Amino acid sequence: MSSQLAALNQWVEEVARLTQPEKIHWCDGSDVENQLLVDLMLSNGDLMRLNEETHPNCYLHRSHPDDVARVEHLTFVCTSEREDAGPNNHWMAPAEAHAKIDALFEGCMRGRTLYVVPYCMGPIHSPLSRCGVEITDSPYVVANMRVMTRMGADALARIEREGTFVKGLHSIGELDPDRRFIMHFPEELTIKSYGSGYGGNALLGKKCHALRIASHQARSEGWLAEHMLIVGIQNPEGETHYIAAAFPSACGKTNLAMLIPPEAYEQAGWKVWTVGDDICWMQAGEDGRLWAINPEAGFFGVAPGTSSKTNRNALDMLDHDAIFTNVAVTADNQPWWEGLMVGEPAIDWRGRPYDPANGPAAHPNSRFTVSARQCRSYSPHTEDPQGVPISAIVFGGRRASLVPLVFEARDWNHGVLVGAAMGSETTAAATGKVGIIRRDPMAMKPFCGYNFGDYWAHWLSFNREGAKLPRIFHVNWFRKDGDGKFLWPGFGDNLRVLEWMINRVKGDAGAVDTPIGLLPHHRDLNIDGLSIGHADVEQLLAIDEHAWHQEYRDIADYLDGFGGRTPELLRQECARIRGALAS
Ligand code: OXD
Ligand code: MN
Repeated sequence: MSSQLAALNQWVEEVARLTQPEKIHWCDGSDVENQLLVDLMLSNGDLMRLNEETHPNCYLHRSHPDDVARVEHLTFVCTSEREDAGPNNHWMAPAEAHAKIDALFEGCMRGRTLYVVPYCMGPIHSPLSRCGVEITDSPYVVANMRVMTRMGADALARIEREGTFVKGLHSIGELDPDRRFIMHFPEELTIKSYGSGYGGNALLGKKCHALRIASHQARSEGWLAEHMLIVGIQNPEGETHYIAAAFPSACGKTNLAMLIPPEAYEQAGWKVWTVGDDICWMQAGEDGRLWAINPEAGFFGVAPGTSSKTNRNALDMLDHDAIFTNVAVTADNQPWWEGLMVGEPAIDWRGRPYDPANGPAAHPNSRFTVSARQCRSYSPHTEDPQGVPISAIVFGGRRASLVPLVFEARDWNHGVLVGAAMGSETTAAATGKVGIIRRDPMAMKPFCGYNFGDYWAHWLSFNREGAKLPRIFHVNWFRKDGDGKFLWPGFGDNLRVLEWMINRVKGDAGAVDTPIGLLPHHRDLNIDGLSIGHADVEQLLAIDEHAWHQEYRDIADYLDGFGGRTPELLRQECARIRGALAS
């Protein structure tokens, strides 16, 4: 046995001594293995089979009602120095954190099977990919990891070849919210998660590895691990521009990644290619451009609001081989959620006969898990080992007022400030109050594995000799008029905004210079065929300098919260804009 696999074996043995499982199973990722797990879960009630005629190989999982979202207040970054985790993270000293969580793990797998899940984040032969091993006692986690990552024998072979891998230890424990922690030890490339079976807390390849641990690792190795979708936009001339976009959880990343062009665009020859919907790892290539891979292999998307109108590509990939979590079902056992627009719920997400008095039929954070290969718009270049070249980076949030539909940053440093200053209304993807505006820099507030001040400095460091950096934009699809109605139709029509961006990248479109950035001329946004008029466009692009002045005062205070770690360049950029707004 190679020394690397010996190290892995030793860790598995140590964990087994601590957790006392009845059996140990090394996952190979095969179909046979998956079928055995599915059969097991069907027999123990972890899964229910959905309508086999309309949804072959689709299953429903109902989680514990207290375990339906990420738990940011129980999520810790445990660096040896508190300052390295920063005010953006909950921190615990590593020794204390290990002691606390190991006490919970003690004997927790008695009577259960311990699954060893080797996985690769990213195409198996890409130099940008990274491997990990998750140990878990949840067959539901194994089944999801198989869809969301390259899991099994190939990953194990890469680990054996390469040496390093991220260690993730997970147990559902008792699913008791009072005995729940998600701990990260970036300096040890280790994750420990106890007491939750929910996606972001339990599928350790996703948020824990591909964002929190990877962002920390990326800083020391000179790359970026970001909470971004990646989409390829092919114009009628046949050129494809890849765009990476960071929006907070449940703000439309999946919809933008799978966008269906408006009819006139489709007829003109526009095409959209999905590379990823949640996570993007980027690195400067030899040509100076940033090249990106999607470390995931599947989608763990929010179900409510997904319909043939909002995201036909998503709906079409969900009628076979998918796992649904916390959705409702119809009388004939098809999955159902609010916004689906067809069918009616009979049983709600908790398994009760549907009664509107109990709230929504599907949990607002109910999810689907499905292989990316089932998506019609899936880009074949997703598998390219070198990744895809990024032409534009887009930041965005959910803001009912103030923030215009789109603007462009003046340059990279300004763009980093625009990302750092992102604010958005909170959603159901995490526990806590929904609809409160909070700062969510680069949509990484819940996911950055180190001090935001250092993170912004790392972003700024990409602006160096020879770099051919993407342009940076900011969008807000969610601006409302005085009556609370959305001003912009969104969804497929967002392509109209992306078209302006691509024209900017190519040098084919002008812009209006304002203190907050460069905005399109009204005539540069194609609104042909939309039911909105020029007055709406005017509102969508309006800038209230007085309100922006206040916003920038808040932004400056926010940056100050990171003290000496906030890069001076960012403060200067902020002061420059405040000055321009004041005059
Ligand atoms: C997710 C999230 O699950 O951001 O992607 O919460
Ligand atoms: Mn996400």
